[in-house]
Amino acid sequence: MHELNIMMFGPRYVGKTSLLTAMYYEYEQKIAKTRIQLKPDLDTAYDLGKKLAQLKSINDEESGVESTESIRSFIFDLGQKGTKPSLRLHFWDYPGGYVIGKDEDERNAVKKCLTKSVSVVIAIDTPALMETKGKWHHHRNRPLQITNWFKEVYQDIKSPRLIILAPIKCESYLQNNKSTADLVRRIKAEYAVLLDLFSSEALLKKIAVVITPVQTVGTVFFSSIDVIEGNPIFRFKKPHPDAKYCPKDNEQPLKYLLRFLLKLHIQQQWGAFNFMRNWFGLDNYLKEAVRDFAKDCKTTDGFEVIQGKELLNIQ
Ligand SMILES: Nc1nc2c(ncn2[C@@H]2O[C@H](COP(=O)(O)OP(=O)(O)OP(=O)(O)O)[C@@H](O)[C@H]2O)c(=O)[nH]1
Ligand SMILES: [Mg+2]
Repeated sequence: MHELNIMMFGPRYVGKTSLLTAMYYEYEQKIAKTRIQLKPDLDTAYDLGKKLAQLKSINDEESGVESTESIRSFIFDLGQKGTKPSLRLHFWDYPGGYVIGKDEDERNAVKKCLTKSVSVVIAIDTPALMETKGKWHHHRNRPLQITNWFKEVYQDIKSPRLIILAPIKCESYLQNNKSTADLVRRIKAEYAVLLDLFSSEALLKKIAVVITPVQTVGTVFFSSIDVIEGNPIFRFKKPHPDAKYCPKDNEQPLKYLLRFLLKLHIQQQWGAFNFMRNWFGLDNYLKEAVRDFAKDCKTTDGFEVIQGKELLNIQ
């Protein structure tokens, strides 16, 4: 079976594992209705099921999802419903500390994964970006360190990549057109150096960049920040105590990913992805099913393709 790697990227607490969990939940809800099947392996289903229970009972950062302690891959097999899966998606999840720490082994692990991943999901803690004029943004989201990683690893990439900027915990910022536009503006301003790198001459044609604001919980709104020993603790509240877990748009990153893969296949000019030709070629039915599923990627309400439309265009 062919395998593709996708990396969850970002420092500690930003919400990488929660996003993966919510993605899994929404796959189940939405993909189940389509002609394709995305099947987690047993370990993945067990672990994400456990995380899902934690995510459902979130109140603030001191409750909720456990910190990730070591590198983990979550495996999803993709195929036509009722037949043997033909593509394996490995989502790699890391303790955020690896990305900003100095430990040589941990850094090498991150580097290896960034190098081999066809897509990188950069999780962004949105309250840190937006509240108190972004006072905690650098502390929490480490945009400079993130940029340095890509400077180092993307120097001589040969094959196309999809970068997904995924602002998380953004229920409070998607309330109306104005607040949504503000969020997108802030992302572009605060990640300007990273976006400049991606749009540099050497990388522009190889990298697609999209913003996909996801609501990992859907019913928990930012309320205040307490600072304890120099570290911020973000507090959230529910509009009413029994507000239900209702994640929104978490399937969108996957839609973009499948769209990107399908386009690579249609273009058929990238040596490293030759196997995709066989995969989709042999299985026309699957290609059509993926096309169906991936065609309604959102491009409004905070969703935006910043560059690389031609790497995503399957019309
Ligand atoms: N309010 C709110 N809190 C969230 C949401 N998603 C995640 N959280 C909380 O944010 C905290 C960090 O989330 P994680 O998913 O563990 O973050 P991480 O990036 O995997 O962190 P590390 O594993 O330590 O690198 C957890 O306590 C979650 O409960 C959300 O949508 N809304
Ligand atoms: Mg984690």
